[in-house]
Amino acid sequence: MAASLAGTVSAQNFVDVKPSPQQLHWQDLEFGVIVHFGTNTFLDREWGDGTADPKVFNPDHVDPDQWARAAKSAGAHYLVLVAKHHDGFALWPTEQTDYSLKRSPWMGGKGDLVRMTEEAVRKEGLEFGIYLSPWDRHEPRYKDPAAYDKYYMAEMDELVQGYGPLVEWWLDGAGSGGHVYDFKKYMEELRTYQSNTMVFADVGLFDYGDIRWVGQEDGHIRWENWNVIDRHGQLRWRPVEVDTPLHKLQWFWHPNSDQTLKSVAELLDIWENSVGRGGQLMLGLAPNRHGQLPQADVTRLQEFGAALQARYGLDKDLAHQYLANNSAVASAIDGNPDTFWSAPDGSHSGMIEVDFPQPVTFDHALSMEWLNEGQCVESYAIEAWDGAGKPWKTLIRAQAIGHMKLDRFTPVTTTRVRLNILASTCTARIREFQLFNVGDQPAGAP
Ligand code: FUL
Repeated sequence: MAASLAGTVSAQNFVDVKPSPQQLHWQDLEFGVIVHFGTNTFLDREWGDGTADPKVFNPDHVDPDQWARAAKSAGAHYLVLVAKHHDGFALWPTEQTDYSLKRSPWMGGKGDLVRMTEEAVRKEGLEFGIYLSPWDRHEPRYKDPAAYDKYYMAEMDELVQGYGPLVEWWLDGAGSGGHVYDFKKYMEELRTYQSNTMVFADVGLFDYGDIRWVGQEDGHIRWENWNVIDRHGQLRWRPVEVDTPLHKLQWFWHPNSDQTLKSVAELLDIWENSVGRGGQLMLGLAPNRHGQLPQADVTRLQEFGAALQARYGLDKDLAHQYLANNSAVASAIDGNPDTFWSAPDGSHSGMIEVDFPQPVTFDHALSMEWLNEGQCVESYAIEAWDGAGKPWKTLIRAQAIGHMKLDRFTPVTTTRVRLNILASTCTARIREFQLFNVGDQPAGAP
């Protein structure tokens, strides 16, 4: 009973709040992309004011297959399409307004970019999500909150009923200052048709989200990352999403885009500080005026994916490489996040030790917690054996592990390593404990 009322009872305890199966699924995806494409692309704008003539939307080579392939090459597992940005221009032939690509020359006004993208994304084995901006600078009904609520919900109805299962619904809070939306109703409607969709909502829309915003767009989680947080006296499992564009400060394509492209080193730094801190990375991609990602972007995404594999691929995990199933803690080092090692039931600490047949050198550790029963670990250390009779050397000491925690420390050479769980509020369960010898940080990393 108490659990089913999570969010409404007053005597809640952080430890009792657990993720939904949908949240667990979403957290396992770890990395998605969000695609911005519309009239802004053709007008060199980031925020359209809603007055752009639909005729400016005239790409000659729209290629969502290319977007999806490029996203996949970087390691992304899903793609969110901005179906309507703040300018109000709809990328599908909605019945609710004529401010859409129906009035553009693209495909003689007969195109449906949401459909094309959905199909391309699913063909690549990725999941699909939608961003539908609440703030609408074109729609005249925006001035009348009740009328606009109806309008937004009617647009949403078309999208949630017409394009297959949606993994994420992006509710952007930007620009809406002061406008009152009936988000409660929006969510009831959404859940009626898409009960598994995770709703992203920034701080202003907090009550309604399944996922929270990290608070800025530079790609970093700065502090210990706890999944359960309190706002308005409610405790809920709200994992964090870290949105940041592939181009510095630009969600839409702009001329000379090569100059703003983030380097592989910057992207690695972003991944390490988002996914590597138990958050979700949402990387912004921007097709150009042809409707394609620039070749430099495609190459950069491939390089990024390859660099991630070169650093943290399973074949680079020393624990897995040397020990695999041959250990008392096999389920934490088998490279399979579906299996987990468990501390004794009811305990509040625990220890995973891996012993190598010969000395290994490493400078990163990656730990993953089994979150189904909640985020239990609240303090841990990674320690290396320093020779008989000497105390174990502490490589790092921190608090949260959560979905993933990547720790970097001065390289160490040893035959014995341990993840020492110093305190856990519930029984600690570890899906993976991996060790890597990454070497220098890539040149150019901030
Ligand atoms: C922000 C928007 O204002 C940006 O234009 C972009 O869509 C980003 C993903 O979210 O809040």
